[in-house]
Amino acid sequence: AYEISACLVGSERCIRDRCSGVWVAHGSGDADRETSDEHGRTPVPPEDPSYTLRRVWLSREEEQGYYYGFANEALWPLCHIACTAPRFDASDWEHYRRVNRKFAEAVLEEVDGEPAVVFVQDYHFALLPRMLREARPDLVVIQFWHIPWPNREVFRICPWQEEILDGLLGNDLLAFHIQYHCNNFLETVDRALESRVEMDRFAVTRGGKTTLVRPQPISIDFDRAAAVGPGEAGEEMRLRRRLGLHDLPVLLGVERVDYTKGIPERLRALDRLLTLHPDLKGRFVYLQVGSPSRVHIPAYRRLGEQIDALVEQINWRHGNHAWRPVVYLHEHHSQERLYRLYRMAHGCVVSPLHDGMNLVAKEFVAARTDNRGVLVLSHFAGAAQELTDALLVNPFAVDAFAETLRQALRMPPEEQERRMTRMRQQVADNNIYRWAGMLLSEAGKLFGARPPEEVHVLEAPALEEELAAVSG
Ligand code: GDG
Repeated sequence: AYEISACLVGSERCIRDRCSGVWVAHGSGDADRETSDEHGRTPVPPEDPSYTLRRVWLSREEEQGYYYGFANEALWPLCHIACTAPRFDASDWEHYRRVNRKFAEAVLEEVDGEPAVVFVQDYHFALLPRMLREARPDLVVIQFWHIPWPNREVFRICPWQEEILDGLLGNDLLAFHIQYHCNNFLETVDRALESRVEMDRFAVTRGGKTTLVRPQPISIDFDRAAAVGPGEAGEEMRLRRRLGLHDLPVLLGVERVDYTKGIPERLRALDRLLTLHPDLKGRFVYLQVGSPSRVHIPAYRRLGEQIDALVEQINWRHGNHAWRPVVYLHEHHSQERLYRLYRMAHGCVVSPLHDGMNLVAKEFVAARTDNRGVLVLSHFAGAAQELTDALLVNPFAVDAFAETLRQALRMPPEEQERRMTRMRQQVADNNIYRWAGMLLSEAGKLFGARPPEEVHVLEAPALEEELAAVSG
């Protein structure tokens, strides 16, 4: 879901007609076109619509330049300090600008001259808020940036930093996962742009217009996650047999194959573990789910080859005809299957080199209705701020990482239970509805501060329904 560029428009018409707004999102492929009307709109779900999906059609060149190019080869590595150099290409930048403009036009069409709140998602739309603000100063525009914001020394290498920062300052409210990213953003603006930065109020004023900058950690639908496919009796055994897991404890990794997720570093720590502690051979299995991602980008293809080679080396070096230390599933899985694996695992290893939040960590915790299981979590994931009962690791420190994996394998059930119970409470209390509710209620306040003739208040119970419908 987070690979989709989208923004949510809640206009007066939506509120009046009790629909949950319009999702404006990139459309591709014949199926999208067939299900949309001549304006690119589709009611969702078709039989009893609760919101509208408005497609923005992108050409192959636009998708390449805007999405794979500038968003994922420049902004993604730039914001994740993960030792992969960003690639700044003027024609990608041009596509990025052009596609942001296309989305601005679609949003303005949907808003149709009425007062509205626009909720923009992610780093694919750094320029969109300013475009909206220029066309319609009365709109309330808020944005959530799902990835980290680097420090100002890193960000200043971007040749178009001023335009990006100015674009983001078109927002009334700009939110990141954690305070540290907010501070980095404010310091970057302070250094790069003419503006008034108030560090005590977490606000930037430029051209007489203020943008509030706030931390709001994203989460998951805890109750729904806790209930996903427990599976039938016997299913775990069949799965174990099919994957060659025997009845051994499983350490699990789940991610898109992305260099920010630290998969090679994790495999090196496993290699070190088995070298330092050969007694562990044949005593556990590491299962890696790696769903293919952004495979058109050379850095991702190289990463895929590197992972294949490491898995092969480790299995060759430490395994034997009856036991393979690493089982690698390089494919996309259903959500039910993922949750079955979360429940089956002895531990989940989430060790990104840098991550805005990392939802896998929270999903693993939500899945463990048995209050068991060990979470090994990188210091450099936003989730580490909340899940302090995980075993925290530095994924670059290979020896300490290996020892932490050993500690995870040896953790007694009582300690697992103590830690897991506290983590479950944390994720249950701070779920996705809280995240959305906090951001939309901030938007509501900003909306309320507009002149009286533009005020449209969404009542709290209605808001909850709207959110449930959108997330469902
Ligand atoms: C960005 C930020 C931030 C993975 N493989 C499969 C699959 N997944 C699902 C997981 C999880 C999601 O993908 C990954 O979420 P993350 O949060 O771990 O990472 P990013 O995709 O990089 O997301 C990140 C996030 O935005 C939200 O703000 O936390 O920091 O980088 O939900 O379960 N799902 C299925 N099959 C798979 O094979 N069904």
